[in-house]
Amino acid sequence: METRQAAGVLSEARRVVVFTGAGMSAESGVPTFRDALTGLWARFDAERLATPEAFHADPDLVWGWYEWRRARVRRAEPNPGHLAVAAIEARVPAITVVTQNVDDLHERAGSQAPIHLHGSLFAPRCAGTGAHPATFPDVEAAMAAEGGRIPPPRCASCGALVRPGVVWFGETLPEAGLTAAVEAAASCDVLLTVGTSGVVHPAAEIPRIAAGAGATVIQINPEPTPLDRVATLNLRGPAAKVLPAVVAAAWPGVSA
Ligand code: BJW
Repeated sequence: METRQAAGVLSEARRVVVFTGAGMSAESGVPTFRDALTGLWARFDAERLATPEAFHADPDLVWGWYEWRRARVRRAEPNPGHLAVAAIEARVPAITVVTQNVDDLHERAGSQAPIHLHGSLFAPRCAGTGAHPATFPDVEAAMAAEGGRIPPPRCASCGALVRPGVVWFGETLPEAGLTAAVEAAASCDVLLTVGTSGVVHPAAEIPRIAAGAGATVIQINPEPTPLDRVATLNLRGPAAKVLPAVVAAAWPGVSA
């Protein structure tokens, strides 16, 4: 019932925002942020590791964690949920895909220019100036060291450590991306929020901005979240199952 309602709203929409979090990639085998610490990493707290303070205190530990995650994402494939987002993108007049994810699975599924509010696992930068480009050491070596500490490389220009190109707690989000996301949320008629716990700000404000501006907010998540109250429609279930069902109901004959 709710799938059909969501499909009806989506097929009529002129301006759509798709806002995604870690649950979007869960069925590709990428652990969600708050489930990420499995195996050898189980004794660490993700919210502590994803900070500038953790990197300064123990760069080898933090770089090793990101190399482990980058290797996992390289082995992962987009799931039917990512493909469904790309299918929506091909069918609505205007769409903005805004992701909190640091993987590249939306791009690999065919989304044209997703906004990465929290950066990327694939864009390392100099921790000294932030301006100098940086490259990764050999990926096979990183994979071989899976689960272990790895010293970060040094910036070829200034010798400072190279850091992951992600946004840590206490850091500002990329200004252009955040502005574009806020503008899209404020002017869309439908916002789909998929696989996010909705607790990390300022990103979590994006669905709230859309709802405040009168958009229909559709949430897809197997679990309740603080966004339940913001959403007009709550579709309980995994992204890789629910999103293709919505696309199939919105545009019969289209398989994502
Ligand atoms: C499925 C599924 C399936 C499972 N299908 N679904 C206002 C109030 C309170 C605090 C703050 C505030 N404003 C700012 C703050 C501080 C802080 C913050 O928000 N803290 C909160 C934790 C309380 N924010 C910041 O520090 C931000 N910066 C900032 O505000 O700068 C301004 C400033 C600067 C200096 C001084 C003061 C202010 C920066 C936030 C950066 C977040 N970065 C991270 C790490 C990125 C790198 C990395 O990956 O390592 O981004 S944290 C982490 O959380 C990551 C994620 O993108 C983000 C969101 O998580 P997400 O995607 O929602 O994942 P999960 O795991 O939480 O949830 C998964 C969901 O999927 C669940 O709901 C599941 O049920 C669901 N699911 N399987 C669909 N198959």
